[in-house]
Amino acid sequence: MAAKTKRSAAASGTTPDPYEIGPLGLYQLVDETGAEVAVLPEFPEGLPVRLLEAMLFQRALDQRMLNLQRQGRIGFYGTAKGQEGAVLGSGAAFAEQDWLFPALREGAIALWRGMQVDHYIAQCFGNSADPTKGRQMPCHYSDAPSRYVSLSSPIGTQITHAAGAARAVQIRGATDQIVGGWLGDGATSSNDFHAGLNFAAVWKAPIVYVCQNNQWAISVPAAAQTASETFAVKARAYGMPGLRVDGNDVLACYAATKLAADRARRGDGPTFIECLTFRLGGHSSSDDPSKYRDEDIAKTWEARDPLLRHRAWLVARDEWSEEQQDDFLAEAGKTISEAIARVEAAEPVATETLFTDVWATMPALLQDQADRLANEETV
Ligand SMILES: Cc1ncc(C[n+]2csc(CCOP(=O)(O)OP(=O)(O)O)c2C)c(N)n1
Ligand SMILES: [Mg+2]
Repeated sequence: MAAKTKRSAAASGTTPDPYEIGPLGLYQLVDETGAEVAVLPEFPEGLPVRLLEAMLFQRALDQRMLNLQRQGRIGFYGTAKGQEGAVLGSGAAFAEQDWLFPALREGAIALWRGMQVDHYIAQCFGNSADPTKGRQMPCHYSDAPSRYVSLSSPIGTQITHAAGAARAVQIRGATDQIVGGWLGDGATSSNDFHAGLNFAAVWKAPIVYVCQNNQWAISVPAAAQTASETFAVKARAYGMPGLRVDGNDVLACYAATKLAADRARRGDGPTFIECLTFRLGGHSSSDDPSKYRDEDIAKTWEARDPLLRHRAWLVARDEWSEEQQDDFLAEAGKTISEAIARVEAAEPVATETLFTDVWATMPALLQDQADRLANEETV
């Protein structure tokens, strides 16, 4: 009910502009209770429900993948728990033809763009069901059909990859394409952050950077990461707009990223968006945050869960119900279980693939090694 009352109060105002709010404010459309705090922009038909479904699916998938790691069935996993609003809100604002360069926690965007659930899971098993042949560490997804490019483990490297791709798009005159580049708060301290943002701004490249400020870089808090007032304000130094958005408000993340994407597509240059959120879980399956942070703070952020907020907003508009949620989660659980069963049954990656995909014509010395391996000789 609260949502409905507030909506009519807010309806007298105008839709806020995140570019006007700027890097020191906070752009928000829906508050923690699901109530509208501003006049909302128009969203494409059906998008808000799809966003909730995708967030629910990712939360369920993350938990199942973490369980697999705990059971020793995969080696490593990192969840996006608590950040699904920032991940999917930003990711959904890009178009099919765009190129995306994710950081650590954006796998849900690949699924949103059509990556098969089997491929997502297989990447973590690293077996023959994985189109990338087990060559990357778990959670380094890539999906060629959806133009979702694998990150490299060294933090921040994707920032320059994305800037280079945006410049390439420009050189080729591909005016319908833009690039998305994601990073964490910790990555703002990397050399690549400076090189990437500087390059993108100097060339007025068609790119949107999305920084998920989840307030931690493993055990380093954001306060120890920077002396700047916000992460978004750093954009000013490079000559591009910096926006600061409530990262647990999926609609605000979508609306801000869409504005930035439209701007880049018009040829008006890059935007840097800080999404303020919180990492509810550990950094990865190898981490125990209770060793270095007060978990009572995590509890206050559980109350700001992006899934609960968006669900409350949809329920207040009669666009979602408890029954729909139960049905959706039951179906999602089934999809995930069936995919895990299929993927886990796949063979290991064939040893001879060690030699493939690098050379058009294999050098003689390497061919010799491949032959000897095939004959089970010592290489
Ligand atoms: C160059 C480099 N240094 C250290 C690491 C180890 N490392 C992996 S993730 C991470 C923290 C990243 O924090 P942030 O950018 O905030 O992303 P988040 O994990 O919070 O999503 C670090 C230090 C690394 N991968 N690369
Ligand atoms: Mg972080």
